[in-house]
Amino acid sequence: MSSSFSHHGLQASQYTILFFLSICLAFFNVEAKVHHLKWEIKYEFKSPDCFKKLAITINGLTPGPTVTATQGDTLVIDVTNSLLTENVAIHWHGIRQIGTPWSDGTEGVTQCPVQPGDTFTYRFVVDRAGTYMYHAHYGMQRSAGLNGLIRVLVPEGTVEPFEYDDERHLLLNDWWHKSTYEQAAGLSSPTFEWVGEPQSLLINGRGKYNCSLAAGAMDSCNKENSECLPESLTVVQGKTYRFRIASVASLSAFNLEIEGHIMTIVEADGHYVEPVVVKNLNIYSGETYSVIVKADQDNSSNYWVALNVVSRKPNTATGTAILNYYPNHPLKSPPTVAPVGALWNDTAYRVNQSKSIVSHHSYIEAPPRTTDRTIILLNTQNKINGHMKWAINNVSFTLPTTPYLIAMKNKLHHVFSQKPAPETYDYENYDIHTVLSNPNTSSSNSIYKLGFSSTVDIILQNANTLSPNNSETHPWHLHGHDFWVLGFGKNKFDPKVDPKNYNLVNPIQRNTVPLHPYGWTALRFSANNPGVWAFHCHIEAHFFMGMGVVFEAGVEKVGKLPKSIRGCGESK
Ligand SMILES: *[C@@H]1O[C@H](CO)[C@@H](O)[C@H](O)[C@H]1NC(C)=O
Ligand SMILES: *[C@@H]1O[C@H](CO)[C@@H](O)[C@H](O)[C@H]1NC(C)=O
Ligand SMILES: *[C@@H]1O[C@H](CO)[C@@H](O)[C@H](O)[C@H]1NC(C)=O
Ligand SMILES: *[C@@H]1O[C@H](CO)[C@@H](O)[C@H](O)[C@H]1NC(C)=O
Ligand SMILES: *[C@@H]1O[C@H](CO)[C@@H](O)[C@H](O)[C@H]1NC(C)=O
Ligand SMILES: *[C@@H]1O[C@H](CO)[C@@H](O)[C@H](O)[C@H]1NC(C)=O
Ligand SMILES: *[C@@H]1O[C@H](CO)[C@@H](O)[C@H](O)[C@H]1NC(C)=O
Ligand SMILES: [Cu+2]
Repeated sequence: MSSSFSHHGLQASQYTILFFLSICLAFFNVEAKVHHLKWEIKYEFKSPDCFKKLAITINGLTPGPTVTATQGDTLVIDVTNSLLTENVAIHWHGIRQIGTPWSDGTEGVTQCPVQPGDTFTYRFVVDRAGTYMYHAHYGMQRSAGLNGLIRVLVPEGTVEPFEYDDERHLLLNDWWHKSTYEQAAGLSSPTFEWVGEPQSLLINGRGKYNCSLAAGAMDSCNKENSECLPESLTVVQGKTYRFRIASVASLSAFNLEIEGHIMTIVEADGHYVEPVVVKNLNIYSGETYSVIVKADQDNSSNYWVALNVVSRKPNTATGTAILNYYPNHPLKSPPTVAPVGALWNDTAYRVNQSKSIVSHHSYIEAPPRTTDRTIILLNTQNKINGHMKWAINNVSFTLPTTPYLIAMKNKLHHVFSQKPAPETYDYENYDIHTVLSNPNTSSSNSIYKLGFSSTVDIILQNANTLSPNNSETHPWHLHGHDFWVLGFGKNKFDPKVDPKNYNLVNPIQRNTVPLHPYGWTALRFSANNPGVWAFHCHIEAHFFMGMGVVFEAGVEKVGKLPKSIRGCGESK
């Protein structure tokens, strides 16, 4: 730069001014930005799959707007609750909230719900580049449509370990025609009405329900509604695309396939992956991925993007979007039948793909070699007074009326159980392959208190449900931290043998991981983020039925709590 100046015969003083100006500009370029967003949350009639129902919208949209920021930026989001008769809370899924645990958006854990008419401000730093999501975290509200994608970009000039010409997004969801109230009431009733398989699968908020099946509700279903035109993603032959993918599903595990194209997995939950080439991607609720796709096929037609349910016996049509090769019409139907993806019950295939996701060799942050504490969490289906529940080590989780963060910071010891949550189960005698002879369990809001900055291993242990020969997939999500995924195993975890086979070399770090049927998943994390954090199954109905735990670490190090998180329980 200075050499080009010299040709223009500038005076020394002018150099000085230009020098300082360029320093200022350079500084300006890297200076973190503050993004102010104003969101109004309200119910509107929407027809994302051609069937009209009430959906929760953000500024009129479901899914909500994609949030884009650069690593280090601050997001300030004013959320106004215009739901009239319903509370709300929004969780920023994958953002660790270092120093701002009160902005995690977990109702009952980190804040009181935002009441109708109120405005709550979430303020936090997005400290790591990657693909994340946001969604409601109150009751079963997520399934009403309050969700969206968060893109955190690398600082300008930072090279990522892959190249692409442009980006496309795939926000994946499953969708029911019953309201979340009907779903929640069914789950809580003594006769137990399960939510059932979704009516449709949505890609970027668009799906297609077969209106002929909407008997009795035909006037609510209109296949010509423009809201349910398929999502179309345009590509140009020869170009390479980064697809940012997130699943906000309430229930389903998905298999995603782009007809005729292979995908290279390069990012998982904000961490770079040693590239894995796949024909299709298994993605569980709460997970995000980036995959690289080359538009290298014949450009005379369009191709299907196909979303299929796996791990549960599917009873939902394949969700489709169109991969549109320029210059074909964006909505021109591909001439083929959409791919059906992997066999829904091929557990070995999915476990293998889970195991293949490891850290990119240039970005390895090795885990501590040893742990300070091992907590084994047995996942079971149970009953309380005849009501169907899920339990962890025979405790079905309930939220206290005073959020933990407020209770612990203010030493309100009486507002939740002070009994430590159970560290393990009777693993020597427990048979994970049979139906419990006594399904009874009890509920509690007890928690795990972790030593600040200690290393904690979590073993998720799966088991049979209350149906013979059935074990389900549970995607577990940790708030406030990423964990290292040390291993996946079949059958019962053996604390003497299995740790010897942990991957301590290049495990991926992430915030959500599947627990596969009749298997175990081993995780390690450092409890180094002061606060109170939920760790739970990301299946909406399962968490609602008690499938979760809470960790506290270093709560005394948390700064002064904002008043705005109060207003419920004993925190008034
Ligand atoms: C829609 O459902 C009707 C009634 O079951 C069936 O006859 C028809 O084939 C279905 N259409 C599609 C596109 O699946
Ligand atoms: C379509 O493909 C043909 C054959 O590969 C190529 O010559 C042409 O440039 C492509 N058109 C576009 C718009 O990509
Ligand atoms: C998987 O499900 C199909 C039917 O959807 C069935 O035919 C097959 O036997 C099942 N395979 C296994 C291993 O259970
Ligand atoms: C398991 O995954 C690896 C990729 O890590 C792949 O090469 C291999 O073919 C897979 N095996 C099976 C049985 O799916
Ligand atoms: C389980 O709980 C029910 C009450 O909800 C009770 O009637 C039953 O006896 C209990 N079963 C066992 C084995 O304790
Ligand atoms: C779980 O707890 C219930 C009571 O809360 C008890 O009846 C049952 O035996 C326990 N089950 C196991 C497997 O320990
Ligand atoms: C469960 O599986 C076992 C063996 O794996 C088999 O003997 C039994 O018949 C199965 N039971 C049911 C209800 O399918
Ligand atoms: Cu679950």
